[in-house]
This record gives sequence, structure tokens and C-alpha cells, in this order.
Amino acid sequence: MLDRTTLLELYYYARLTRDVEERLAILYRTNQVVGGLYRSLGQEGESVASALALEPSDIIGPLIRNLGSLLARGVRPRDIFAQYMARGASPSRGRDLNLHFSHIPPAASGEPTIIGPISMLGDLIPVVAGALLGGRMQQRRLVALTYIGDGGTSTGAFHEGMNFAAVQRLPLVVIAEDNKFAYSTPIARQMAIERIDQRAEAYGVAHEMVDGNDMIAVYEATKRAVDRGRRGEGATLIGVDTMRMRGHAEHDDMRYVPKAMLEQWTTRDPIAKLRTLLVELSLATDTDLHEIDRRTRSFAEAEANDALAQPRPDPADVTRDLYAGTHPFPGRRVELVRSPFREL
Ligand SMILES: Cc1ncc(C[n+]2csc(CCOP(=O)(O)OP(=O)(O)O)c2C)c(N)n1
Repeated sequence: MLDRTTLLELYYYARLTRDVEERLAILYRTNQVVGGLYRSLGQEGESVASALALEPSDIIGPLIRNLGSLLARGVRPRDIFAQYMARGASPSRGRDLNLHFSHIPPAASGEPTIIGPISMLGDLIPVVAGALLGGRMQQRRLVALTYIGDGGTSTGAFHEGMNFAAVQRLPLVVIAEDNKFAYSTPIARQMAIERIDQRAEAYGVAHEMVDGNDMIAVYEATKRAVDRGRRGEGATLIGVDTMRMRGHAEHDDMRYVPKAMLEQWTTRDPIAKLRTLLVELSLATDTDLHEIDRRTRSFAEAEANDALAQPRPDPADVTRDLYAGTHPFPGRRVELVRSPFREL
């Protein structure tokens, strides 16, 4: 069984993810968000739990729906809000949106390397595998964690990346999310196999399937995969059984999802599930958990307001950092915050 601190961290970061997304939804409806909002409602648990199983300096490559993985690794919510609102001081300085930014710290910093999402689905797998190859050449014992949706696993780039990672025995951990729909395409139209983790068999990669809404199960499976990778035993694909409880993005009313299906998955909410367990095991009281809820809600609100107060990019330097040889900005590093539970 996981220690109490880790369990409370799982709860805290899943709550924070939901609260940051709730704030983003308000900003979206009031026209403050530039572009779309791709929520992870109902599947926050798998992003948070998998990312917490890494060592702090490991590599993480989220896709657009894996906000929880970045928050769990310490990325400050203010930077996320600033990205969504294309503010001039956001990590990409308003040149790109949402989670599309990277963080490449010096090796000795102990900070995570973050490789931003690549819009062409599947392509993040070979890129993250390449980063691991680089880490190996520098004799760093890094493990990398990345994510792919069920739709993304049907791309050629996914297959090439997985095969490359397998052949090179790279310490790559891939979370393959069966969240039931790729936009409006149901999983049965996506693959002829029973479980998404069976994709791994073609490459000779270790795999297992877990309940994606059971944060402890996801944490433990990822930890096993991370340890295996660090021991030099190669890549792992972890299939997570979960459900996307909002549309593909906020503009999508998800009319293609049967109501009964949504109702059934409401009873399997990952945050509610962990909350019940914490109380049942007497690891936290209802009052303790209410206090965490209050804390994450007010943190998300304050961080959103901070980002709202930031100026937009200066039109005068709009082409800076876009083309070679035009006075690039000095590197802007993402601001990281420590887990409140590790400071106690
Ligand atoms: C190669 C490629 N094809 C199509 C798209 C357009 N597209 C963006 S997201 C998406 C659905 C992705 O579904 P899935 O991989 O299951 O992830 P989910 O949205 O369920 O998290 C599609 C088709 C794309 N970005 N890249």
C-alpha cells in the first residue's frame, strides 16, 4: 500500500487538475481563451497518478488532455492559464497555446524535461524515444513517460516509435488511454483487438491493462514500468480503461455518446473513488479532504486571476523567435512549484 503522503498527493493533484480545468472552462465561455479547450474530466486520475510515479528529473511528454501530468510534476497553474490566454509572459510567450510548450533544464537541476504535445498524433512517441536515446548517449539514467489516445494508436508514427523503442530497449513508458472515443469514433471502430494494451504485443513490449480511474492501480503499474525501464529492461505500454466525460473539446456537445454510458461512468469518478478510500482507510477525514478541496479551488482561482492580469504579447516583436537569426529570446523556463505535502 502507498504511504499516506503519496495518497494525499494523488488526491491533491487530481483535484487541482479538475479545478484548473473548471476555471479554464469559465475563461473559455467568457472569451478569454485563445483556441480550444480540451478537458480531461473523468480521466484526470490516470495523468496525475502516472506522472507522480516518475522521478523528478525524468522526461515527460504529455498530450493535450494530460494537464494533470504537468501539474503533478510541478508546473505552475499560472503558466498553464497564461498559455491558454496567449499571454506575453507564458512559457511560449504567446506564440503557441494550451500545453504546447517545452522545458529543457540543465541536467544538474533535477527538474523534469518536458516535451510539449505534437499535434500530429503518434509523433510524440518517436520524439520521446529519441530524447531517451540522447539521454543514453549522455549516460543519464532517465526514464520517459508519454501518452497516446486510442485514436492515436492507429497512426503509423505510433507503430514506428514503439518499434524503435522496443528494438533499442529504451526505458519508455507509454500510457495508452482507452477513453472510449476518438472524437466521435468509438473504440470498436478503432481496433479489432479486445484491449488497447495488446497493441504492444506486436513489438515485444511488456504491457498490462489497468482501471484508469483507480489512481492507485495506475500509480503502481507505472512505478513497475519505470523501475523496469531503469533496470534496462526496456519499454512498457500500460493500457488505461477510462472515459472522457466532456466532448473532444468545449465546442463539442458529444451527442454521439449514449446518455446511459455517461451515467454509468459517473459512478466511477476517479476523484470520488480515491476520496472514499482515504476516508474508509482512516487516512484522512472528510474535514481534511474538504480543506484540500478548498485549497485547490482557491489556488486555481488565484492563479487564473494572476494570468488574466498579465499583458498580451508585444506586437512589435511578433516575429521574434519564429525565424532563425532574428534575436531569439533568452530561454524562458517554466516555473515549478513544490508539492505542498513534501514541505510538511
Ligand atoms: C495524425 C493525426 N490525425 C488526425 C488528427 C486530428 N485529431 C486531433 S485529436 C483527434 C482525436 C484523437 O483521439 P484519441 O487519440 O483517442 O485521443 P482523445 O481525444 O480521446 O484523448 C483527431 C482525429 C491529428 N491531430 N493527427
